[in-house]
Amino acid sequence: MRILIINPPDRNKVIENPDEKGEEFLEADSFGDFPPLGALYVLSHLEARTTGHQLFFKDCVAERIGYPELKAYIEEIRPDVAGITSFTVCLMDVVLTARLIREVVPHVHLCLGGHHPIAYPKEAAELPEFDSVVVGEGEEVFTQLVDCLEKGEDFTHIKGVYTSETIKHHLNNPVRDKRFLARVNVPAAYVDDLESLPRVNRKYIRQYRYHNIIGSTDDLATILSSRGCPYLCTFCDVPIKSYRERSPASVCDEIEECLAMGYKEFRFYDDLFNINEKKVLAFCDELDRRKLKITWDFRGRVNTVSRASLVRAKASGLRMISFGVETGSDEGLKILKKATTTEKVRNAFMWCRELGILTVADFIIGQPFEKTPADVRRNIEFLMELDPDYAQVSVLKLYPNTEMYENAVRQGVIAAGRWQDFAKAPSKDFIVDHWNEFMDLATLVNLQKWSYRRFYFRPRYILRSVIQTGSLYQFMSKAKGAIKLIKTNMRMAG
Ligand code: B12
Ligand code: SF4
Repeated sequence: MRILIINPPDRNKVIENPDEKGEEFLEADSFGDFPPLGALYVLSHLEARTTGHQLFFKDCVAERIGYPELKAYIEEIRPDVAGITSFTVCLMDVVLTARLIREVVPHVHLCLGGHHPIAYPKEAAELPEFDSVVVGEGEEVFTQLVDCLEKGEDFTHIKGVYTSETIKHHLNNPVRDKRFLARVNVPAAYVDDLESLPRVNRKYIRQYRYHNIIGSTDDLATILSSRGCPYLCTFCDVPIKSYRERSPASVCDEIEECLAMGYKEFRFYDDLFNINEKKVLAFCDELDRRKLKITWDFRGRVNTVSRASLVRAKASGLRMISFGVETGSDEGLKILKKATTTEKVRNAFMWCRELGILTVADFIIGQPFEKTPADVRRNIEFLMELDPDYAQVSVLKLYPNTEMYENAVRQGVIAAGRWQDFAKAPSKDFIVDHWNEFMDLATLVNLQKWSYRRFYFRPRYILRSVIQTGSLYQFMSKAKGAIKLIKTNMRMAG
């Protein structure tokens, strides 16, 4: 069979901030492109465990293509099965992509996978565009689904694979699987042993140059050494709570494979790379044992780093850590259930600075405990004190599946059910909710811009950036970001 896995165009993503479409906007998307690794894992499993199929992978976001180009591509490859990966905020494009494929190839089997059906199993299964949905980790079950489709057999016995009919059995009898966030209340597909999975085959994405404003090259490989995160931060909807690790040997095998393909830079996209020191040290040992000289970075927590482990990691090529700091007071951290303190945050940033490890600090403004612009500014002063190499300041978004969202509904800050309505009938006009009890969104966005200017426009910061810039690519990336900020600033001043 001809099987396509596709990341749809991102032309109709819902608006998360009011000036998101404006030139002034500087947010997560401006920071770069990353491969849809989960979808690639699904295809790679199918490739490794089956024979005789023709497989296709299309990342419309990386290719920056829209619907006319996509239509031409579908007419060319005419898939029998198409698996579409999804984010909830991109649901409009997911549905449009499904309709387009169906229009060109009416007999196609359309399967919806990815983050959206994990967040909204029922609503996803009821979307009329799809023949099946996969709730959870798709590698093993998508391969089983394809197998059933090929043989013309029923597939509804596969755990985590649903149709609009079969999901009904579970709706009156919801399950609570502690490995997932509470809202995943139908049996979901889950990979017990990450080591049992075939490695992602990057030959399907090698033609794309994924890059990032804070990277050191324009040819970056993302990689996962673990899945899941056991912490319970109130604003976060990372769907899988159980933590599973891969062995350092298997991670380093993958790194060697990537090096052979010419990748130069590695970003660990684990939800939580540094769950403990032991894990980080074991990885460094394996890198050193194999004499692998690579540049790598990860997303981590401050409470599990120690100075000693940072010294070790730096010696093994660690370039940068992105820390989710979120806010600048112990009281705020406690409310967010971050399980850390400002002292630990300070230490982590101080050690990184001493050791020459670059840092990214992620902050979220517009929290329920920030009641006035002065409160936000006070939190941003903590960012200034940390003085990281990069800062990302987002306005809090109320994603369902989170304790923060439940609180907002309970306290009447937002109406219940808006996301469910969107998930049933996605529309371009949907706007993500924020905590606007004390400050409206326009005020929060102005504070966000103020925060960026406050951080990036310091002469000392600019000088340090110029001195630190290690490559032409890095220089151009930083310059592009700076020009965008300067333009924003001029417009704000004018
Ligand atoms: C890396 C990452 C990114 C990267 C890359 C995303 C990507 N293309 O994969 C970047 C930085 C681009 C990104 C951006 C965003 N992200 Co993000 N991201 C993640 C993160 C941390 C890890 C994703 C990952 O690789 N997981 C590991 C892999 C193995 O799992 P997976 O992706 O879920 O894939 C498995 C299943 O979903 C399924 N599956 C996936 N695709 C398919 C396809 C088929 C056909 C099948 C059958 C199965 C299947 O099988 C896979 C293998 O087991 C997750 C958190 C998390 N733990 O999931 C958030 C997460 C996915 N992101 C999220 C969000 C909200 C966003 C943004 C909207 C944030 C923003 N405000 O800009 C943007 C949207 C991007 C866009 N297109 O506009 C939410 C999604 C919630 C939702 N319901 O949609 C998550 C869950 C958490 C969070 N709150 O940040 N993100
Ligand atoms: S914010 Fe980070 S540490 Fe907290 S639950 Fe989410 S992934 Fe885990």
